[in-house]
Amino acid sequence: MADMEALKNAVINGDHINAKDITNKALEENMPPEEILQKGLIAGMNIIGEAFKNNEVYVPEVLIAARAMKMAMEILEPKLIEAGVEPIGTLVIGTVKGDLHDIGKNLVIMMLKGAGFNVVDLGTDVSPEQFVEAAKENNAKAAGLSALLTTTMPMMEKTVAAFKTAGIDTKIMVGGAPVTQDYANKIGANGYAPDAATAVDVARELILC
Ligand code: B1M
Repeated sequence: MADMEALKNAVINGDHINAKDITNKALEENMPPEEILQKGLIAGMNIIGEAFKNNEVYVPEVLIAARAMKMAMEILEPKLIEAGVEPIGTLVIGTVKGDLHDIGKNLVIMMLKGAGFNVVDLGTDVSPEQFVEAAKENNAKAAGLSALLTTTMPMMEKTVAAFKTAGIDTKIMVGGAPVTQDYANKIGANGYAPDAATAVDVARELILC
């Protein structure tokens, strides 16, 4: 019988070959896709997320774990859709206008996807208008804004203001090396996360509460 503990460990170790094999085996044995997702893939990414938060693993380990998860998800996703498993909610996420740094944002996206969110990646250099438009188009419950430059942080405030002007109830999470909780409070963002694993907790709070 397909072993969910082994699948979890395959994700933790970034072993994409085993992750795909165990996922295929579990599906052949008619294990419900949601069980494979929750007990194997998400369980593994949760452990990596916590370890990353505690500085027990670093960016490369997170990237290879995310790759293993992504490859297993390619097999699982059509089955999840067939089974009608809904994502937790949709977020649009991007790096703010003027800023081209995307390594941190991409890690946040991987962790959010790993936790079961539907994530629309808007890329880098995203204007306030593009954020608002994408949130409307995708009926997003939350928007994630990343900035790595002190000179582009004010664009976060402009983006929060653009959402207010548009009058849509999208919760806004901000993050990036120079961003702080105080800054998030000051500009009226709904949440702040210092790292990718915390971003998952904050997104859950914003979307589910
Ligand atoms: Co740039 N850069 N860079 N850079 N760069 C920094 C940020 C800098 C601190 C370097 C330095 O001077 N020491 C400095 C900023 C100084 C400041 O603003 N005070 C800087 C500068 C000045 C610049 C340029 C202006 C340089 C120039 O051209 N003169 C230029 C700007 C270009 C632009 O954006 N318009 C520039 C360019 C670049 C590269 C293109 C060469 C490259 C980016 C490549 C890429 O991203 N595709 C680059 C890089 C790599 C860096 C450093 C070295 C590394 C950034 C990184 O990827 N960190 C950086 C110095 C440093 O940090 N040591 C630097 C790893 C990443 C995992 O961490 O992004 O913090 P981070 O993400 C974390 C958290 O912050 C959080 O979670 C992530 C994972 O835990 N997080 C979120 C991030 N986004 C989040 C969103 C959330 C929640 C959490 O919710 C939505």
